[in-house]
Amino acid sequence: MIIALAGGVGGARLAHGLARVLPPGELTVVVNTGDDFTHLGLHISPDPDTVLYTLSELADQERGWGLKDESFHAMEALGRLGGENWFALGDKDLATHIERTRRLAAGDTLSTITADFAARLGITQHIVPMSDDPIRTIVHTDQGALPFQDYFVRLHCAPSLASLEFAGVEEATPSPALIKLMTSDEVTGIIICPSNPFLSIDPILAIPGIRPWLQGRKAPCIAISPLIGGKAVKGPAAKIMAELKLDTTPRAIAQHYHGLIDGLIIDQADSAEAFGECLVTATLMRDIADRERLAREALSYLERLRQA
Ligand code: FO1
Repeated sequence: MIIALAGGVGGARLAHGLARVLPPGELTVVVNTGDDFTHLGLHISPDPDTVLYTLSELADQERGWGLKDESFHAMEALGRLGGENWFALGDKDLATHIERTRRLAAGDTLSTITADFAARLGITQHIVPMSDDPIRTIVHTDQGALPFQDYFVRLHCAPSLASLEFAGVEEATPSPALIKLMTSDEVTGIIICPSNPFLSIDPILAIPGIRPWLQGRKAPCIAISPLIGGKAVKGPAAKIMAELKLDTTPRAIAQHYHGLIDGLIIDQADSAEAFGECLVTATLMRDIADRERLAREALSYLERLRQA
């Protein structure tokens, strides 16, 4: 079993490559739920949905989130009535949030619902929320403390980030499937996807028990830098690193995961910055072939580290 830790778009794309090159059932994608929130009375799980839609090949490729061939009539109608429409829920996407919210209210867990949705969308790998407990990312900025989606979508990440808080994390436990994997001999490698290390991966690492597990694990663990030539492919990783007074280099990413990883994959644009245990390759995932190639390279890197 290979475990991939993932957030939204970048993580989902590599997870898709891994899902396609690994035999069915041999990948577990552990997904950030720190971006979850209740909006218009609905439970929205953006990162699990991005992974579900990407692995089922229903995702909109340009936006990176939501469904392809989507319309936004409900949001337009909501706007006409003076309702909140800054967070764009597509007409088809709404079905996911309605059904998830109904099932949560009926007592199902996020894990069960996510697994059911994955099966119904024809996904043959495991998709597991990091926790079934509520963990909410709060962004402390020069404009005060902001709930994650207010910072990310409503304010387009414009406020300067000072620190992050993962509210509820101290009382949270990893999801049942993750707890099982943390003591399983069947795990042969762990991959930290090229997701935002601060916004998408840190909430997973903050759950009690996760860091000690990664520090003590037998299987090799690698990360893939989300930076290409000192810039993020999508999203605010580079901006946040500058605000946190960090260099936007692979070394800063490796430092961030210090003690947790055995190797780092970095992009060829950053080859001058290669150091220590690094694999240099093309990390931009433009199409499915790129996703599969990077997935294969990550898996053979893990295999090399396993035999070292
Ligand atoms: N991102 C946006 O930039 N604007 C949106 O209106 C938006 C709506 C949205 C609806 C459902 C969903 O699952 C995701 C959505 N996202 C939107 C993406 C999401 O806010 C972020 O990409 C993640 O939370 C960060 O990984």
